[in-house]
Amino acid sequence: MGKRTALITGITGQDGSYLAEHLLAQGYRVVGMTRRTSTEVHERIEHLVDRIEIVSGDLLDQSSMTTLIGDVEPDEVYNLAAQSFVPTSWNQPVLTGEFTALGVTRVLEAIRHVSRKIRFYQASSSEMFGKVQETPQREQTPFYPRSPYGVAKVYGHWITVNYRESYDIFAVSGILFNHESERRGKEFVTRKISDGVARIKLGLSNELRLGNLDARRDWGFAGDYVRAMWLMLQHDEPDDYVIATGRTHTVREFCRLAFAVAGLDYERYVVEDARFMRPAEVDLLIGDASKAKAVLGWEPQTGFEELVRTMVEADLKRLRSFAGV
Ligand code: NDP
Ligand code: GDR
Repeated sequence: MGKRTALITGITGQDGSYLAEHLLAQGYRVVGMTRRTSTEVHERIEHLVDRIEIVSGDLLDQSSMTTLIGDVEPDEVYNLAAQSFVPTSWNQPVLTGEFTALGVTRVLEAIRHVSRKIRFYQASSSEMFGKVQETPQREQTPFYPRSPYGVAKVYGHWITVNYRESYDIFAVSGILFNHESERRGKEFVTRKISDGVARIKLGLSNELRLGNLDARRDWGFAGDYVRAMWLMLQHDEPDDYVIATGRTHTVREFCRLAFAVAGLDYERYVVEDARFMRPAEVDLLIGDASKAKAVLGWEPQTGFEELVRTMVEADLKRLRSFAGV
């Protein structure tokens, strides 16, 4: 078999960068779609630019998606692009729907017109479970999204299932629980904490303002999760899978551990701030990934404590070299 081609939308994001690394290691030709901006700073994929191709396109624009998929001729498309920050989805609900919901249909329509042999991965989310109807959450658990983002992801999930059933396209939806890394955007709580700890430790800040400390999440490592995306597209049959660690922790526990990595007591620095509370919260997420283990042989390899330590140490190192301390 010749070299396979993968197209990644959202390649500049956290997952896009890890997925590109994984696919390059598997011998793929990797093509990443980016949207046009006035500056060309793609921090997370700077180390890969000599080994991947970058093409221009936008999830909002049907013709750019169809032309691009026709030109690139991918064997696999990973649709990771989205407006992915939950609080922004209350401020920009319509735009979130355009990107995160209808954007999926645009990619699927492009595949339908160009070639139904292209395999498609949709980045679905545990936010679809929202106000959970069952614990732990698995593939059959009913959805009850709690934000415009979650609602948009439910649409993206079902349109993926629908194109699989309507047009016999190999389309899968990975229901991924929160996954983090040192490349996580700084607005998400884990990276906000690891960055905050490093700032406090280096004397650049003296407090960390957060929202709900009692929310519980099932946090894994992004590098482990992109492997699951790839495995889903290598299987004989298209299907949907929950990807999670099966362990849950509060934001408070994340804080305690992260501050302890730097030898600090979180209670002295963390301030609860109403500005970071959400109009409707997802209180508890914990996933059951036993189907992915049984069918795909997937299991997470990085534990929670290791994840927290790695993130804090990476931010300490980055800020030390930046601040020259
Ligand atoms: P990021 O927010 O880090 O990355 C999002 C990517 O989407 C960026 O590359 C961004 O490009 C791109 N993008 C946004 N809008 C458009 C658009 N209109 N056209 C083209 N590209 C666009 O997200 P993650 O890497 O963390 O997540 C990847 C996907 O997985 C997302 O769909 C997210 O919703 C989903 N997900 C993530 C989970 C997680 O825990 N990380 C869990 C479950 C699902 P730009 O650089 O230009 O902004
Ligand atoms: P989430 O991630 O909404 O689960 O979505 P985030 O890290 O933003 O929030 C997790 C939990 O932490 C609580 N929290 C705070 N969150 C942020 N961002 N900032 C704070 O100061 C803060 N304080 C407490 C939140 O209330 C929440 O309960 C992520 C995204 O990557 C989605 O795209 C993805 O689909 C889901 O994970 C699975």
